[in-house]
Amino acid sequence: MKKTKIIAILTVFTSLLVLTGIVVAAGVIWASDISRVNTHTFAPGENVYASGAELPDMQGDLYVTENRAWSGGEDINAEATVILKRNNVPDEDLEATPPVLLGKVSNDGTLYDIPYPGKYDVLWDADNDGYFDADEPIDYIECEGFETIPEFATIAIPAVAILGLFLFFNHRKHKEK
Ligand SMILES: [Ca+2]
Ligand SMILES: [Ca+2]
Ligand SMILES: [Ca+2]
Repeated sequence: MKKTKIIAILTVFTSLLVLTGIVVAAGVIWASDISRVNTHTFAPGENVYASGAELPDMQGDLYVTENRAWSGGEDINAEATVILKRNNVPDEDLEATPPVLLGKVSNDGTLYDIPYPGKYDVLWDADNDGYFDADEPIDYIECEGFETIPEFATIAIPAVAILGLFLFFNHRKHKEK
């Protein structure tokens, strides 16, 4: 009698542990550089990685989507704009150094290219059901997880052009005097 009681309690306890492990896909992920450093801004030509910590022992699809606000329960492929997807990424790969390569900032349009400029989210669909569940790790649920910026030339050329025009008219103004 006493023995069955102990066994019953142990069974309930073990089931609870297993259930929590399945239901709670806790842990965190973040867009990073190759050294796992949390990075927000990536320039053209740079590689974007996904790092994680305290993740459950699972193998989920890793997504980069256009930034949006998530509330949980979204069909990732139908309700978000998927930029790229890495299939069956195990937790230990996200926790390793170097972490998981997502893709390269580029407008070439090839596989695993992340366009610039843009704002994106990184999420790990731990249970592989195609839905973003509220307890699944994401960078970032409200604002963007990371952003890509225009290359230097696209900022520098207009700046140089404006400076050139300013100097030209300034020079002419002085000449007229
Ligand atoms: Ca977001
Ligand atoms: Ca899911
Ligand atoms: Ca981030």
